[in-house]
Amino acid sequence: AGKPITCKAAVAWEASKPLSLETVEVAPPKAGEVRVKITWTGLCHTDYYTLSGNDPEGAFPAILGHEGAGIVESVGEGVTEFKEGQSVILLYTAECKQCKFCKSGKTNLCQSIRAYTGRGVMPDETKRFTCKGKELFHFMGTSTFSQYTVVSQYSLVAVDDRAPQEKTCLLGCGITTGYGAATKTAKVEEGSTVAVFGIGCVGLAVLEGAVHSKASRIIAIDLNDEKEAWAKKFGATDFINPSKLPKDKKIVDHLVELTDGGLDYTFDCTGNVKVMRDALEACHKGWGVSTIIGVAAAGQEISTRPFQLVTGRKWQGSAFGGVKGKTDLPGIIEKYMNKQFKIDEYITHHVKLDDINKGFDYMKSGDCIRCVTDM
Ligand code: NAD
Ligand code: DAO
Ligand code: ZN
Repeated sequence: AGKPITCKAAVAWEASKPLSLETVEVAPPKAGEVRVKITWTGLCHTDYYTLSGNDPEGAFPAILGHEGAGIVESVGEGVTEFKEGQSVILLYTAECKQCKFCKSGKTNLCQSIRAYTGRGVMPDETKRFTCKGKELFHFMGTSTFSQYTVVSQYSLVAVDDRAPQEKTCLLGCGITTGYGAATKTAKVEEGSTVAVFGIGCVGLAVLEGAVHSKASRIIAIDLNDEKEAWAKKFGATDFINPSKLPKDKKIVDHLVELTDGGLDYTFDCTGNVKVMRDALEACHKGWGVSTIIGVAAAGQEISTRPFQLVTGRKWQGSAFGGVKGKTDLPGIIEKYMNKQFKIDEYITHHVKLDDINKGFDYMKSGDCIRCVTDM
């Protein structure tokens, strides 16, 4: 505590180059900050998207990674919520409990440090990582691709230290996002019909949320036939591959016929703006609600005929599943510990930090749901 730590990290020196394994210096936490020993981190499409150079907020050189778990190493001045040795999950969607957004009761999008996390700096405008004499940018207020990181006290939640971090790291993004989108953003009701477009980690977690909400029919949709078995394992009642429908049959018409007028709830987990439109238009007239979770490529726009909304369909979005990290994650961990919530089932691949680039190759292959990195 109080001194810089020298450790290993995967550094993104520039866009569209593989991560580079380096020795970095991690400065001690300043006031309101916490230094965390990262034990496990998931790899998510957003890390890859930023690395590819397409993220308008992407700043280089940086330490990426946002789906992580670890142990508090030391705390900065004024930090009373955390102490050395505590098990934590990092929160790319912070929760300060004091800002207008946190206090509104209407959103999980805390804004107290958002301007800094978006620019890759700490709230005093400086950075805590140095490598080869150069300062490195932070990423999403988390930077989990380093054996040690420094974050704001708002970007962490303390959790039950009996919960295995190689699993709970995934609650830092994908699983929480899908589950929360179904249970908190859309608030799927008992007996309702649900369609989920895109059966990756996020889509599977929407399925899990729909099952917990006791939806009566849950239709999974993916272009990859291998996802049928995955979807059924997570509780889907039906699977449709739109590319296998007869030529004259559009997926929207097919879904509307199957469900007597359309679905009560649909979710886009693909990031494809055409799929987003289909998901909206497959909703039932008068009340169907479509939730966008997928992140579209920079510059993409959505469209539909306004009459779709005039006639009672609703279009909305969800970030981190509407989940407030500090308030809600401990309860999800408790469910997991009581075997009422899946995490292990999403993990298809493991890598060591040294092989993190291989992890991205796995992520891009069709058979990877989540790859976790042993730090
Ligand atoms: P993934 O790549 O593992 O899964 C996407 C799935 O969609 C794949 O199975 C793919 O075969 C399928 N797909 C692609 N195009 C399709 C199409 N036209 N029709 C049907 N299926 C199609 O990704 P993931 O990790 O599950 O993430 C899903 C999306 O959610 C991504 O866009 C990601 O960036 C986004 N995301 C959003 C948030 C948020 O807070 N809103 C958080 C995490 C991830
Ligand atoms: O602007 O307040 C804000 C928060 C933006 C975060 C949006 C999260 C959704 C997209 C990220 C995908 C996965 C990390
Ligand atoms: Zn806040």
